Amino acid sequence: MSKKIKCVIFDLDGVITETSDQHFEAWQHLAKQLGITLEPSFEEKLKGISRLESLEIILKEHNKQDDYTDKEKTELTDIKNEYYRKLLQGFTEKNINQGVIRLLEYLKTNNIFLALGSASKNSPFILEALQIGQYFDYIVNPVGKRSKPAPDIFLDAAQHFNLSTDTCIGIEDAVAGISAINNSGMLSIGIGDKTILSHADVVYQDVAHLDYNEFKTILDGEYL
Ligand code: B16
Ligand code: MG
Repeated sequence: MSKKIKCVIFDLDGVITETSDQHFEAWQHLAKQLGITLEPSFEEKLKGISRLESLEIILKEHNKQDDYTDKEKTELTDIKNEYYRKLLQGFTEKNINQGVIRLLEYLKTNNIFLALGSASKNSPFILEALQIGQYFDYIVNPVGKRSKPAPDIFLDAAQHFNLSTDTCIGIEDAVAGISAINNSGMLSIGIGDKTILSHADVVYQDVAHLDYNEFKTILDGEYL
């Protein structure tokens, strides 16, 4: 039997706001400098994957993984990030996805802890731009943690509140992110395409289409 939910862990890119176009444009900018043409299929592949691992995936796919030292790879990710941050200039509360504020307010009213479980080191900067940092009781620091699909980011949030994972749920848009939630033992809510996120426990096409009746049964531990 499921238990009452005490904490909800949110992914950032693809759930709260949309930054994957900017991530991809910045990767294309870097790839061009490296003589690589980045196919559009990479956008999906890199969702939820850390900055350095994303670079490794791109280089490996183009047989260039041994062309750079670790130091050079870090420098390349710095170039990508600088460009990415420029593309985020002008991000404001208008960039919060529809339905997100309603959901955050609903959870706060129901005394549920809110955590941010993003792979992005830019999360504090983005939350500030969106002006929604005040909703979150805890922001997981992804530095030093294994990337999704490893469960580390979600487990860290549960540990922070001293909660067992069956009292937490995660909300994610990425294939690797849903796997990370499942690997942590939490119930997973997917945001996006049901066929792509078929391994999630529940999927909504976007946050604005969340079914609050069903969601309440999940929070009350009465789902499944
Ligand atoms: P950064 P999420 C992820 O955000 C993005 O989906 C992924 O494309 C990006 O590489 C990763 O953050 C790291 O981001 O370069 O800003 O540290 O979906 O986990 O919120
Ligand atoms: Mg995401």
